[in-house]
Amino acid sequence: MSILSEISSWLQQGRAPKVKASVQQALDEGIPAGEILEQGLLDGMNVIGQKFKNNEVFVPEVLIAARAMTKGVEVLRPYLVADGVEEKGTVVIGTVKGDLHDIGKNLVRMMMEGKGLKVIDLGVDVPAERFLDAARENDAKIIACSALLTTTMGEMRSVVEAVEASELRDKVKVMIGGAPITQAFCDQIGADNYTPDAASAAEVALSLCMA
Ligand code: B1M
Repeated sequence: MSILSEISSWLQQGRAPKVKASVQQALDEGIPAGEILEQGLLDGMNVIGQKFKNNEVFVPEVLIAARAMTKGVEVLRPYLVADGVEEKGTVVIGTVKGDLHDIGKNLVRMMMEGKGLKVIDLGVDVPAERFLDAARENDAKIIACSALLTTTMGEMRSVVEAVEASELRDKVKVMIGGAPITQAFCDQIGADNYTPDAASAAEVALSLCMA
């Protein structure tokens, strides 16, 4: 079994110490961090997601796999985030109200930091007004919202409406993303940008900050 398949397999079993060790081993073997993330960690999480959908695994197993994923990402973090880069703008990021999924949001944050952006992470279950308050306090150029549930993606509309009704309208762009989000939804709610993954979110955020 290749080391990337091993990482995927340990993650599916929720074995955090094994995930950490095998991610480190893959790095030591010279495998690029992005490949370890995509073909090891995310591959394992995709299998868990599919099994969750099919009722083959349940919330506790998913939670343990998610913790293992977080441990693996921690090992990768220094390789995904550039050190000592001059800050190019500030982004306020969070998972919207009612939603507790944070793995994708954390990856977006890391990739943005890797582009030299300052990122204020508000965590999960963030109501619209907190996004706006943090944007004001930190003079942010971007509010970035993540949602993983079809039942919480509507919260993004509340964020867009709150920005439009405020003095931040011409200062702040609203970026959205997460598994159920699409470009059509972005257009429908009037958000500024939708990106499908963490890498493209970071690229778009950088270009918005440099504009
Ligand atoms: Co939940 N969950 N979950 N869950 N969970 C999903 C999302 C689900 C699709 C599973 C399924 O049924 N197949 C389903 C949602 C169904 C729906 O809404 N249609 C679901 C459900 C139902 C639930 C609960 C309701 C289950 C329950 O309690 N009965 C519950 C809700 C809790 C809540 O939020 N209020 C729940 C709970 C949980 C756990 C706590 C157990 C755990 C989360 C742990 C954590 O995040 N710390 C969990 C997990 C892990 C998942 C799955 C399996 C994996 C999500 C994940 O981390 N993926 C997920 C199934 C799936 O997505 N396949 C599922 C890896 C991550 C890297 O991907 O977050 O998509 P993702 O991020 C991507 C892109 O989307 C994008 O970039 C990332 C990578 O490039 N992206 C952005 C994300 N944010 C972005 C923002 C951007 C741009 C791009 O710009 C700002």
